Amino acid sequence: PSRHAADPIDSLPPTFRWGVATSSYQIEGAVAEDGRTPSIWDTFCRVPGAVANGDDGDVACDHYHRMPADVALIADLGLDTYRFSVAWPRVQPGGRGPANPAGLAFYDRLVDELLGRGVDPWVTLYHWDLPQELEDAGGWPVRDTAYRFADYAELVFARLGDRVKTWTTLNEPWCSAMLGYAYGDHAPGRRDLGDGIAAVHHLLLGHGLATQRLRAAAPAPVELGITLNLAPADPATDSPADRDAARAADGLANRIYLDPLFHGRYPQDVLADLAAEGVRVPVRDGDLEVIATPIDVLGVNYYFGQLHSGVDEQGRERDEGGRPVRRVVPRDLPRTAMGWEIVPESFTDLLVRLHRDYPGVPLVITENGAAFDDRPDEDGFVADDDRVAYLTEHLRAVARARSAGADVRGYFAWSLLDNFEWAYGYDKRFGIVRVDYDTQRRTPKRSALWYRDTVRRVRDRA
Ligand code: GBH
Repeated sequence: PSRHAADPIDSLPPTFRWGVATSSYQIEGAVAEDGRTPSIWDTFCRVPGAVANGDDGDVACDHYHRMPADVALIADLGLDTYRFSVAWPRVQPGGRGPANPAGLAFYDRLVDELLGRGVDPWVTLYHWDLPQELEDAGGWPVRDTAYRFADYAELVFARLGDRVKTWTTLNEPWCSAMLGYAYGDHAPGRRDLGDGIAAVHHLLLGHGLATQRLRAAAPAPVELGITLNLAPADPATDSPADRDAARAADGLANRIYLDPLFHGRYPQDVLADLAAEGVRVPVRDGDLEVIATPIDVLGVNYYFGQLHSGVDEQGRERDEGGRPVRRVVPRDLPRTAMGWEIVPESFTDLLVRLHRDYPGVPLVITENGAAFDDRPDEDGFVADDDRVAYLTEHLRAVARARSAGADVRGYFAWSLLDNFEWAYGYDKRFGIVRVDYDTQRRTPKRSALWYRDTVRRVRDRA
């Protein structure tokens, strides 16, 4: 028999970091305990029609009360890193003033539990749960929120910085800014492009300020960074109109974050597109230097890429208002339960492109995963071969990008648990561990067992 080509996954090095990710509002529940105040998501969930089935995070996975058992799940899978987020309204109720010791104590216990089990904690400071009081004062479109975030970051660091070595400031500022303030699909549900773009800038400013504060406060070296959701945007055809549509999509999804972070400037073409919409970025002198404060790691969240076109179905390049047509062209590809196309090749392209255009910063995949229509058997076991295939193909995509030179240092599956999937509520399940929301019973799916075995195999090759 012929020799089989080795699985690219087996080329990942022994130092590669393997983990899972979650976020506070999606799993914790206990929204009114130990002094936590409402976040914009508690409020948004009560807006009729905002979230599927009227779901909310009041109980979620009840992780706040089940934390040690959830940490045991991670350790039993043999993973070395757990990426979780801290709920701002838990540790600094209302978003200003002194820390709430009872709120911080939860994360203190979590960190100790992880370290005791040999799992490294990776903290995300902000995964979308802005204290409602700060939204009432204007939210992210207001400059002051950036300074409030830096204060909050410092206060969490003062308590956990002796044990947590890796920190990401923000998770996916695109979602916070655009879904929250421009498109209204996420909390706080505002729909104004100008607010969205102001939020982009103040999120980035908050990131830069927090990075400076943490660096100054750190007694020993720490790893600091940010996580972006990067969305590969390819032209549907080689026509100038389609190429321009892909350029514009890439600009607003990716380069409007990457260029200020790594080159200290907003991309000119994006500023021009925004100006055509009557929108400008509220930059003040010195902001871009703060935003470009060097970081140690870029977190990359990847789910899918899309094809873009600049012509409508009738072949027109302008809409009624005279604006250029911007359209996503669906492909005949397999999709996840979210309707997202499965395109692992775009993951490789993205990582190689980051290496080319923004060299020198190590990359870690801080989220990758998929929702599928899970069918549990009587014991609650899910034979999720579709998720195993998705994860396998995407890990291969990462390994291929590494072979092409991209400096990818780790991979975290989204998510440890089925959880509150934002506007989709509990309908969409991303977990490698099933959660029965009636009993809160956790059952590792086939994908969890596959992940455990894969990590073990790659490590054992070393
Ligand atoms: C992540 O968001 C979140 O960090 C995580 O909390 C969430 O549970 C997980 O993914 C799964 O959704 O079609 O124009 O909206 C990812 C959100 C979804 C944002 C896809 C970009 C594509 C652009 N991303 N979206 S659009």
